[in-house]
Amino acid sequence: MAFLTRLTCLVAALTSSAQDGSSLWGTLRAPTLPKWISSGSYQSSITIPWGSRTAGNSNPYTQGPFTQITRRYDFNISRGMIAPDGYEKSVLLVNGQFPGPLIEANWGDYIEVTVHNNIVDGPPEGTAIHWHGFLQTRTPWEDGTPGVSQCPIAPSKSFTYKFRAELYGSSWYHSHYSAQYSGGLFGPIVVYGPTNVKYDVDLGPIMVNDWWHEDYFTTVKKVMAPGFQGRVFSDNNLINGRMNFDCSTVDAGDTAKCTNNAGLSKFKFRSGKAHRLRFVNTGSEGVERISIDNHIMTVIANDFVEIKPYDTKVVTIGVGQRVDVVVQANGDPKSAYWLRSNLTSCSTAKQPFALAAIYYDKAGEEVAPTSTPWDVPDPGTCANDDLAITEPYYPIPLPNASWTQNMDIGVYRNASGNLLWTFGGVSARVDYNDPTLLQVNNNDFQFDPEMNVINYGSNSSIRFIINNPTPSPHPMHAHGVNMYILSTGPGNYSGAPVVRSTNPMRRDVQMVQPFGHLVVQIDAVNPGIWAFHCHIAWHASAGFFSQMVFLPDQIRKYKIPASAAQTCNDWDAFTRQVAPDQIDSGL
Ligand SMILES: *[C@@H]1O[C@H](CO)[C@@H](O)[C@H](O)[C@H]1NC(C)=O
Ligand SMILES: *[C@@H]1O[C@H](CO)[C@@H](O)[C@H](O)[C@H]1NC(C)=O
Ligand SMILES: *[C@@H]1O[C@H](CO)[C@@H](O)[C@H](O)[C@H]1NC(C)=O
Ligand SMILES: *[C@@H]1O[C@H](CO)[C@@H](O)[C@H](O)[C@H]1NC(C)=O
Ligand SMILES: *[C@@H]1O[C@H](CO)[C@@H](O)[C@H](O)[C@H]1NC(C)=O
Ligand SMILES: *[C@@H]1O[C@H](CO)[C@@H](O)[C@H](O)[C@H]1NC(C)=O
Ligand SMILES: [Cu+2]
Repeated sequence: MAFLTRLTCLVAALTSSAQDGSSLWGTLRAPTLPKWISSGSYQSSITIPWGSRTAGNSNPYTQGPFTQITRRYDFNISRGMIAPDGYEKSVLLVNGQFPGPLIEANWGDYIEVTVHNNIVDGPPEGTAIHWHGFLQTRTPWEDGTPGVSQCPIAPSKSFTYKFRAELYGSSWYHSHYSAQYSGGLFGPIVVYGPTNVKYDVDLGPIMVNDWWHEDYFTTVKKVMAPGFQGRVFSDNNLINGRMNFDCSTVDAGDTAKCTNNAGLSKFKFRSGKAHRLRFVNTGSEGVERISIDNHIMTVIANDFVEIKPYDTKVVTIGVGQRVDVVVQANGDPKSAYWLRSNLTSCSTAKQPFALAAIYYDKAGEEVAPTSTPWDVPDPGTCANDDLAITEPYYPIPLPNASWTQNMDIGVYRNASGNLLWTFGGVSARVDYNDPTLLQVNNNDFQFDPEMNVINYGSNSSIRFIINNPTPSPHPMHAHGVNMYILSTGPGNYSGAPVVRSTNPMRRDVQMVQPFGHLVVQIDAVNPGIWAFHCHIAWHASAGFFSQMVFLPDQIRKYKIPASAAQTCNDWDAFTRQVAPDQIDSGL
């Protein structure tokens, strides 16, 4: 394709810092990762932090270690100007970096992150960071969902999150305040643990995301404007925060902001070795199909769940999902190959193709690969891989449900002409000043209908039947749990049997296809308020969000740290001076 060949230049025209601040993601200076962290204060006769636990012999939910080690991080959130694909724009950075720095821990460690909100002008904004996929067992106030688990962190204030790495594998953190993460506020997390497939080299996180040239709040304003037609098109697609862009396509007034051939991400393969790659879709809307020319990938984990390995040429990931693969470097040691990530036909993208170069040991580094793509056409279903082939490595049978809840998806135009999404019949909006968790902890169960709260009382396990009679696919994400994925496919649910009730797939995000259905089940074992929402940033902004209350009697008994209530004192003080422009759901 002629237009694609214009984007393959590997002699970067921008410095790495003009592209992504001080981030090293996608450069050959990014370190490979260890099998576990051996430094720190961990002293023991056993060298492996998780001892004799394996992916097969230990229930990841109940038998993880308690290492008593805390991994500490300091995050300074600020605005900045960078050009990840050559187009200079205002973004939100973590410690001056896009994507943000790696959080790493061993299975069973605690992670502690002090977040300083330095978004003090341009205009000032609150923030809150969500640790995607973490169970937060008995720590629901650390979940980072503003209006649900805390008030936003006010500008120039700080909040320290502390939670346990209960599961192991690959994930990410992102702002959950409005669509801030679409403006760059995200980064990767790796929790080292046992593995079901051996590998030699861990290449670390490979984040793929659609990218908008306008700043995130401009897009939110379009999405929330009366008369909005339902589609906003991304400008580009990034791999680890980098891609080239064809500046001849920008408006004449913007050419000064745009540099051709900004620079692509680069990775190194060691000949003959097995490499682990941790793909994360950190995007706002698009489903990505990822492949490596001439190489087969062995899928070993989906989200935080190790699965029975299977081979594929292409992996498909919706927003929020992760896929870990092992790739044998059995190509030509003097060659380079393209890593490709294509936004699927289900996505609204002006330029859907992302490229990165993988160099073998003996390859010259500024030469563009000449490899050709696998011919595996996009099936156009927007679906994840068949549940029949994604089977958890550690088997857990499906428990009986104590309740079945219908949560249909809908979209409508309200009397002001705003296009709003509904989930279970309600279009949601949260009150930043009054988080649900603190409300329930105060024994107040009077929920404003627009909070879209369902109280599941003492239910043990809840089955959700989700029909999607809308033309959009949706990556459905539940906080604080792994869902059992029971059934998915086209049309409304009509009672099809559960896929493998002896060991259904488990994960924290699952795609529901356009005019399709999804049936999931969630064990309500962790007292808290847990968000259940679509991970498309623009859909969540337009109300596609709900809250599940699990075990309220125990939520009332929690002694929530005073720092959570302090976020509300600080936020109240801030909002008395500056009225924040909450034009969306807040999430
Ligand atoms: C945070 O970043 C901003 C902008 O780069 C800088 O001015 C400020 O000094 C930093 N604060 C801390 C605590 O590092
Ligand atoms: C990605 O896009 C390229 C360019 O159109 C195409 O050749 C390739 O087959 C696509 N790969 C996948 C997995 O869809
Ligand atoms: C689930 O329900 C079935 C039918 O009511 C019952 O036979 C079975 O024992 C139950 N299983 C569990 C684990 O409670
Ligand atoms: C329609 O939705 C928008 C966005 O939530 C809201 O601001 C507006 O008040 C709503 N209009 C009506 C008539 O409810
Ligand atoms: C289960 O949840 C439903 C829906 O909120 C509720 O009506 C029911 O009382 C709950 N059951 C128990 C045992 O708490
Ligand atoms: C599917 O269910 C929804 C309600 O959940 C309904 O509006 C729609 O008409 C149904 N579609 C079909 C094809 O039956
Ligand atoms: Cu999330």
